[in-house]
Amino acid sequence: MREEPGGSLILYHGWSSSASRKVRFALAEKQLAYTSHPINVRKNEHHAPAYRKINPNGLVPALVHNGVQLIESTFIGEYLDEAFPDRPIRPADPVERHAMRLWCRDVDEKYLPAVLKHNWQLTIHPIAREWSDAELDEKLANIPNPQRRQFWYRMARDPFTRDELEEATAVMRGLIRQMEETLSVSDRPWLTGETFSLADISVTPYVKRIEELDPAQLDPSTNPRTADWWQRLTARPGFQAAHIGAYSEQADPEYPGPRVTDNPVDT
Ligand SMILES: N[C@@H](CCC(=O)N[C@@H](CS)C(=O)NCC(=O)O)C(=O)O
Repeated sequence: MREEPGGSLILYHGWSSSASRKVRFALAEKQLAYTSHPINVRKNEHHAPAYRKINPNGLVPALVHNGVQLIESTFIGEYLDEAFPDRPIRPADPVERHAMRLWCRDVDEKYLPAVLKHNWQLTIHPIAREWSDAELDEKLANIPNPQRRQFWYRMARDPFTRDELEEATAVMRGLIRQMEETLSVSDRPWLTGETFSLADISVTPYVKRIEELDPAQLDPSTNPRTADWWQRLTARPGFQAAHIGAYSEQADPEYPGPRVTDNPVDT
């Protein structure tokens, strides 16, 4: 293991969480050793007071670097690249960096809410619908984010309709369309150009989920550029080390996860 000159990194994350997957991928690409602290969202561990001291929004992931608490996956990615400049994951060119940030914003604002609908319906709804009204009230009282409180309420009492889920799938297909267009126009290997960047990292958990929900989207005959990008991306050692596996397997509360205390990419 490489001795980390920047000190200790502790990652609080969910194995199946899209935002956590982004940060694991960034850490792996930068070959940074970290201590893995999995948080089980299905067991509401992220709403516990001790965790909310680390991330007051009650969301995963959170990264603690030498005792400093960092939240928001996109900002954590940028932070890592600033704090640890080796193996950059941001383009040096300001125009490309701007493009990278636009991708990251789209992921956070558009694609995360869409994928959450599918993921929650599958894994949270079966648990939350069993809660009594008193249990539900108690759980909702621990959720700091009003939008997520509403999400949890819906999972318990008013699950997403077929139309809402189809709408979410359409949004996710829109990501592939956007990628296909960008890669075709630029004719370059990565979303912002020649440099693999946080833009590619950010979309990865969503492309992985689309691969599971609608595999035809990644067929070379449908979206050749994106299919090619996906092949190149999944061959990266950083992707392998980030443990971005099958959603339903990693969402299982009993999923043991690899014992990631070091970054296995490290040599
Ligand atoms: N903008 C935040 C979003 C984090 C987020 O939504 N995390 C999800 C998992 S992907 C979560 O903690 N969900 C649990 C909940 O909403 O209660 C980030 O990028 O870090």
